[in-house]
Amino acid sequence: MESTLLLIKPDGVERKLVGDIIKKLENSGLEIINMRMVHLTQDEAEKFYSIHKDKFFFRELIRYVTREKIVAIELKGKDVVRRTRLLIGGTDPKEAEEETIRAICGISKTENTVHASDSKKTAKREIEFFFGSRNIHE
Ligand code: 3AN
Repeated sequence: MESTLLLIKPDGVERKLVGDIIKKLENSGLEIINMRMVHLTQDEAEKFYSIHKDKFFFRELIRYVTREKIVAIELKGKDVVRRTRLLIGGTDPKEAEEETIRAICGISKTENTVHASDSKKTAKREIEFFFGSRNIHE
């Protein structure tokens, strides 16, 4: 069965939106199979977002994602990568589709409350990053 990784990022933890977001995931029929709260170090954040290291927003992104704890959630289900991306909406909360988590909760392109893996391949890497390879649920 397919799995994906969702992160509740610092602005979501700071504004106490963890419960609301988990409720939305569960109400959408997605199954939580692993969860962990973690305060990323600078090195860990740079590794997780290494694909963006040359982007103009990289430093801002790293500062933001390390300023408070985050919640990492592994979700399982049929077509879960695509379904979770639809549920979170586009990167910019102002342009995200109505009723999506980012449209409802997001503050800006950087502080957009949640992250979700964008492909099955990325999901595998991101789940391993937070939960280790022995916990992969195929
Ligand atoms: P998504 O999370 O929607 O897949 P990515 O992977 O392109 O978006 O970007 C990763 C993260 O980098 C975003 N969630 C956001 O926090 C930040 N980011 C992306 N684009 C911008 C931008 N133009 N300005 C500021 N931050 C950005």
